[in-house]
Amino acid sequence: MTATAPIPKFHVPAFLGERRGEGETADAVAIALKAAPGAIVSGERLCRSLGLTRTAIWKAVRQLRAEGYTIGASRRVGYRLAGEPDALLPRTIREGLGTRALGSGATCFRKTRSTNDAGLRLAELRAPEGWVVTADEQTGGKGRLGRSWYSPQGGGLWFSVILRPNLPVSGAQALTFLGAVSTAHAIRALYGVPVALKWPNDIVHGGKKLGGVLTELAAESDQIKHAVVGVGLNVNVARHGFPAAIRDTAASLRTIMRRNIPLVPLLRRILVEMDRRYAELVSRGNGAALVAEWRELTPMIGSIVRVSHFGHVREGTVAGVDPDGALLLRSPSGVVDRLLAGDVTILRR
Ligand code: BT5
Repeated sequence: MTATAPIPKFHVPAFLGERRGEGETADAVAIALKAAPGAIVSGERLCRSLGLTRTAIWKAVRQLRAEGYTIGASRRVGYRLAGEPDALLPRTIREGLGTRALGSGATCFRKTRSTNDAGLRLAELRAPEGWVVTADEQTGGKGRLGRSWYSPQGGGLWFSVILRPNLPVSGAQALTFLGAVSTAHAIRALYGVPVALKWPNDIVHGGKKLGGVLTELAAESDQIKHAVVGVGLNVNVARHGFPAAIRDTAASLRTIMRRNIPLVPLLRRILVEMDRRYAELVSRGNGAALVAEWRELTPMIGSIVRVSHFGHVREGTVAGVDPDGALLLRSPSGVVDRLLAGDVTILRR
């Protein structure tokens, strides 16, 4: 975010949840204080340079403090920024992000039912492409097929991105791969943790689930009208913080790295990774490059797996994934099936 790239204005229905970090005055004051790191900026100078009253400045400072900024204030001398929060706010997400589409704007909820639900709603209301929806907590986080996604307050990245790719509906799996591949690369680049991917939508480490991607879309005669790519990534959930039902199958960056990881830099890196790959996906018109990258990050090819889908169970060897991201499963009789959906258990590598 710079002075030349203001956050686009967009009406977000209030029932979706309480939002954080909005307001042009707070943005302007945050930028002005950041531009003078460690220095005291006089109230008078802020008023003059921003064209605001003392009261407006004071209100903005109060808002920024409530968002977690540490701002020293002395009535006569001025204001000094002493610390920025690791808080998911449109400002902290977008500032200097340098992306083309991803992060064109952001809506950051303290709490919402599901960022995918909110994203679908905002997409219908014509939110710009690349708009990001985050939540500190989801009260009804969703997995596939009506399953739930555990999303505790501050425990991870629970976010969705609105995209309007010129792709047929069969491009949906490529969008899921876009979320998974970008997240894996961001984690590898920032923390060197060798996370892997599991078909169709898992981000895994040491056989445990670190994250998942849920792509939902609206279509018009087989073309995607808009898509919402939702990523859930466990970051700071402690092992005993997971509900008993998933304690043995879930991991977080904290359980792997034994320390807390800041959320904002990780989200920003994921958005940057997504932005580059999304531009390529759209310009090529197919997900071949993403599928190739996904293949590099999966240990599944050649393993023996069981795939179940609505009570239908098959076993076989993973022969690969096709250009649409469908799983190619070779049965013991040698026939190769193309599977578009299902849950995979790895039986033998
Ligand atoms: C997924 O579904 O893995 C997709 C998860 C997508 C979540 C994001 S968060 C932001 C956006 N908004 C949403 O509402 N959703 C997206 P699936 O492959 O169906 O896996 C769901 C299963 O994973 C559950 O049935 C549990 O067994 C397990 N699970 C639930 N919460 C988990 C967690 N936090 N960590 C690991 N495993 C979890």
